[in-house]
Amino acid sequence: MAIQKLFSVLFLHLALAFLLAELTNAGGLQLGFYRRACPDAELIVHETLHRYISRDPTLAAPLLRMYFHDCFIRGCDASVLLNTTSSNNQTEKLAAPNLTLRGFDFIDKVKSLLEAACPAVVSCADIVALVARDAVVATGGPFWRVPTGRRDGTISRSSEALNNIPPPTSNFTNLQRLFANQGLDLKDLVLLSGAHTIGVAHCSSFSNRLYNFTGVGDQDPALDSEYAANLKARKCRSLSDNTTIVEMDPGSFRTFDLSYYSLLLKRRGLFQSDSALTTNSATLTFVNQLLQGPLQNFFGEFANSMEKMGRVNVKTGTTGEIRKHCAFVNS
Ligand code: HEM
Ligand SMILES: *[C@@H]1O[C@H](CO)[C@@H](O)[C@H](O)[C@H]1NC(C)=O
Ligand SMILES: *[C@@H]1O[C@H](CO)[C@@H](O)[C@H](O)[C@H]1NC(C)=O
Ligand SMILES: *[C@@H]1O[C@H](CO)[C@@H](O)[C@H](O)[C@H]1NC(C)=O
Ligand SMILES: *[C@@H]1O[C@H](CO)[C@@H](O)[C@H](O)[C@H]1NC(C)=O
Ligand SMILES: *[C@@H]1O[C@H](CO)[C@@H](O)[C@H](O)[C@H]1NC(C)=O
Ligand SMILES: CC(=O)N[C@H]1CO[C@H](CO)[C@@H](O)[C@@H]1O
Repeated sequence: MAIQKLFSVLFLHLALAFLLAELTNAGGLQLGFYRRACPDAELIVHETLHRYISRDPTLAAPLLRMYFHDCFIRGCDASVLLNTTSSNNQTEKLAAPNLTLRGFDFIDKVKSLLEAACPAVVSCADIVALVARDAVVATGGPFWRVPTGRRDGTISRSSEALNNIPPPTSNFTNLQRLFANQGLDLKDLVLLSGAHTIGVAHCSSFSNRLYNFTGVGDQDPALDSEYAANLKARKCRSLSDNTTIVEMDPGSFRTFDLSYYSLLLKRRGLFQSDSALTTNSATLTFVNQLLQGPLQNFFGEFANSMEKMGRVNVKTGTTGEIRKHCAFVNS
């Protein structure tokens, strides 16, 4: 009898353990993957980010964007961080969308601190994912627990960046297709585009809308004309300006909030890809729902989509490697 009871208790424990493992397992990833091998890993990422961001608050946005670019090419495997070398002569960084990515030095710094604390344990891909979450928190956005256990890839090709990262001139069809290629749906598209609530863009990313939209010296009719006039007068004074930067969510470009979606409805989304979200009835409805709901609702949904993007094609277990230096594959 006693033995039987012991067994059933044991069984219950086992069942619970399995259930827990199942709940925390996100496509081969786990919450707290480094708990034993590098208990301070997440703390080190967090503290380093805060140290850097207090000196340069504008760093949060490119670090969030880096995660997007990483996950959209070969899955979240830190391929975006690889430098061009003699054996890898055209990496993603060399592709046009790279031009404006920033924060590689920061990632290298975090990696060197992690290598000092626990050599060859924490992947660059997980650093990118944790940094993106902490960048969102640092700008007033939601916190969520990031499943970890990603491993680093060894391949990075500039041509793949061009084929997978949507250009700012994307229409709705293109956006839907490129997100679907990653297993992301229209809700994810709307939510993740909400990242444009922070950060800046170069005039060259959207000035076609201001100057020569259809090749006859015209403006994009989908862009609010008052806003366009303002941008031309004060910011992007010519079609060839590729150095001036513009806040994507003017007034609160360092704060993670809902105002990006309000701008979309005012026809003040900066890119054609932003404005495209209002050209489809499903995404437009969702934009309105987000604006009508509480901020916490957007926060929760954004966090879910970020986690979902973070699982795209991840390498886990024994595939890939743990890079020693994030800019180079191990030799
Ligand atoms: C939906 C398709 C998307 C397109 C077409 C797009 C395009 C762009 C472009 C062209 C820029 C400006 C680059 C520059 O001129 O300096 C930019 C900036 C940015 N993007 Fe996106 N993006 C998209 C989705 C995302 C996603 C999913 C995220 C993250 C979850 C993201 C995060 C950011 C951030 C934070 C910035 C500001 C970067 C900075 O301040 O340096 N974007 N995006
Ligand atoms: C990687 O390349 C970038 C330029 O593309 C350079 O600024 C950086 O210093 C390089 N990183 C390393 C570790 O060599
Ligand atoms: C890169 O290397 C390949 C072969 O390894 C070569 O065909 C190609 O021309 C090289 N590209 C550049 C830009 O050096
Ligand atoms: C969207 O853009 C693609 C490629 O630029 C183009 O082939 C397609 O016709 C466009 N679709 C719509 C509905 O405008
Ligand atoms: C506008 O586009 C047309 C067609 O591509 C081109 O011929 C013209 O030179 C452009 N105008 C300017 C100011 O760049
Ligand atoms: C920016 O424009 C200048 C002059 O128009 C050009 O020489 C330069 O290559 C451009 N830079 C980039 C990154 O496109
Ligand atoms: C940081 C980086 O590697 N930038 C490269 C982006 O791509 C252009 C060419 O398209 C290179 O000239 C830059 O060095």
